[in-house]
Amino acid sequence: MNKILVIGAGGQLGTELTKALVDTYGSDSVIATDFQESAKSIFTYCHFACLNVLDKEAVAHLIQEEQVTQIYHLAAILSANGEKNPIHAWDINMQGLLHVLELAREYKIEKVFWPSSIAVFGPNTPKSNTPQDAVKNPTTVYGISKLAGEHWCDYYFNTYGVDVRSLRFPGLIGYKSFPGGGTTDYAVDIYYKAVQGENFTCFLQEDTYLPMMYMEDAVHATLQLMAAPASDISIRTSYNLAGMSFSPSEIAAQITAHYPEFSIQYAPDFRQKIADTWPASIDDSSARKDWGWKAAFDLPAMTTEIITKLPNHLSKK
Ligand code: AKB
Repeated sequence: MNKILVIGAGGQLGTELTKALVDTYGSDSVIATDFQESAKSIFTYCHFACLNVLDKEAVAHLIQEEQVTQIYHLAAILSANGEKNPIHAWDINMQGLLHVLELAREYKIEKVFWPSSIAVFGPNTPKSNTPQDAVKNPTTVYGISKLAGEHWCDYYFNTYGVDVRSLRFPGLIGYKSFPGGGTTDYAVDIYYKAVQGENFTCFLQEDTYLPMMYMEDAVHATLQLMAAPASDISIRTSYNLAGMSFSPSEIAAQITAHYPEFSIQYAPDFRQKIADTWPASIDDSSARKDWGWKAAFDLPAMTTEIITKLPNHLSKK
């Protein structure tokens, strides 16, 4: 039987991915963990444990006790928050991953998933349709840690045979949980404001194109990558992954079609400088070729879905 340990389950991706793992493998097969005890209230449908990935002994103990066979390591400090405390971000992002990779080697974990990001790219990267192997010169500590992490994953696969798989996620947009500390997070906040009848002040300029993805696609991509035969995985750093690309003015126009009263203002802050170094769109042909990836949601489909479902979600809170 699979025993899946999710580290950082209380975050934006973890909240939805853990539910999908439970739906796929059953509640007895999944242990959700987070460093915040308060995350327990989310996971009424599976086992939960409070776990700090920096405490290697505690992670090792849980792996042994629960006979863990797979690890999804999601805990990270995102781009904008990382810039506020770079050394702390490096510790969480890098040391956390090294603990997981070492323990995966030691305890012969069958598979590991670790998310990377478009933040590995930088100002010298081609902006449009960014290729898998494009030059990478990240300017944020988050991007530097993701790029180093990708190479550690590749190293553990090549040197120790650890079956670690990774995706370079674009900005993830979902309505079930709120992201924290990312540069792409405006694209979540804007829907919350719109459905609550509020206007929105955007911290990016109106014409800033960034790669984005609806959460359902992100969860689907993760499950698909992890279910693929190991022989199909030709990239052990991390796969480029594309969903859609849009600017703040384009998402605002989609929302206005549903809420004609909605309006947006622009007040770019330090996050603009981060966004300016990232790609506008991504070439994900390797993911398509190797394990059949194809995104289902574009901007209009995602907007309709969120605007239909978010009010009901908010009313239950
Ligand atoms: C961020 O904005 O930091 C993240 C990311 C693109 O990885 N959403």
